[in-house]
Amino acid sequence: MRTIQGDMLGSGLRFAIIASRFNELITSKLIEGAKDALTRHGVSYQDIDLFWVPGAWEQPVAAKEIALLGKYDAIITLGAVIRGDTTHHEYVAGEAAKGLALVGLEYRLPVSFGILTCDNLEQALIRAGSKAGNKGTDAALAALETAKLMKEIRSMEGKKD
Ligand code: INI
Repeated sequence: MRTIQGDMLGSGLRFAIIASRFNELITSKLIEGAKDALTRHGVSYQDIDLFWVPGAWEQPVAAKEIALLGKYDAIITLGAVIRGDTTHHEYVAGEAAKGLALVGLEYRLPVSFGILTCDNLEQALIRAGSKAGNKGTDAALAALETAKLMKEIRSMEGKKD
């Protein structure tokens, strides 16, 4: 049996981070977590580009345009959708998740989902660098591992064993 997995060595890889301005109190902390995780795994600071979008709803269209550039090994999406008094947040979170999944599949590119979906601000703060860790860090590490896994898989193409 062989095991194929991505290592966590990020040297030479390029990442796009897409961050939402909506709930910037939270997203700024997710960005810090993501940048820290990448650079601690060998990614050069110059190989990380940060793109801002207004909110989670705009993440898929930005991700698609960025994927089209063909410049990045992975996209890390960071945002926070927090339940409001109406059902607006449900549409925003649902369409962001669906759209981002489609971009990843269409472009064969890891698109990690670092968009918090929370009932309140406290839940979001807990996941943005306090009690429950930092989901920006987790999203960055998932992007790195998947990018490296995809390189491994592609290196197998055409080889019989
Ligand atoms: N955008 C978010 O990123 N988080 C939210 O919690 C949110 N809520 O709840 O409304 C939100 N809405 C804005 C949305 O993403 C778009 O920017 C807006 O609808 C304009 O297209």
